Amino acid sequence: MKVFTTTLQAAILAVACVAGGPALAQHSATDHAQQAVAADTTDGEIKKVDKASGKLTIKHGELKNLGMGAMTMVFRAKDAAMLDKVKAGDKVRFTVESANGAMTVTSLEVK
Ligand SMILES: [Cu+2]
Repeated sequence: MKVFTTTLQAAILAVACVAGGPALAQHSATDHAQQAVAADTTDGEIKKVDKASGKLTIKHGELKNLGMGAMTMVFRAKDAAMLDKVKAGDKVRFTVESANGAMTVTSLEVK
C-alpha cells in the first residue's frame, strides 16, 4: 500500500509538472522526491491512544497533502500495531491519507 501510494504521488506530481508548463517540467526527479516527502510527512504529538476503536488523537502540524492547517484531531490507524508503539505525549512524525473519507495514519514514527 505504501509503495502504491508513493508511486501514485509521483505520478500526480509528474502530471502536475507537465500541466504546469516548461518551467516546472525542468524539475529533476530528485526535486520530485523531496517535494513528496515534504508534503507527506507531518510532525505531531500523540494526545490519546484508543486501542478499542483503532484510533489516535494527534495534535498535528500542517498537512499539505490534505490542505489542512494545524489542529488536534482523531485519526484512524491503518495498522493496529501503530497503537502499541505510541502513548500520549509522544512526539511523532507521521503520514496521513484520506481513505474513503476517513483520515488514516498510514505511517507513524516516534521522534
Ligand atoms: Cu486535522
